Amino acid sequence: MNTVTITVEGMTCGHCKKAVEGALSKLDGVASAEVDLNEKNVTVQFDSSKVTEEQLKSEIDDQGYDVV
Ligand SMILES: [Cu+2]
Repeated sequence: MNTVTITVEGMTCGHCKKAVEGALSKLDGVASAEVDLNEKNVTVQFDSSKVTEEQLKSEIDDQGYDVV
């Protein structure tokens, strides 16, 4: 299992937190996704044999947030 913390611009409230966490959690291979609104990041635990960090980032992008 891999863990990555991705900095994301544009997450401002509980709705944003749920949108990003929900979208990432739906991906096959993602064990957990936890947004920290104060730190402007999301920490993801994932299985790198099933999903790549690039796929995580593009999923965040698809939700309308900017990966830094
Ligand atoms: Cu929001």
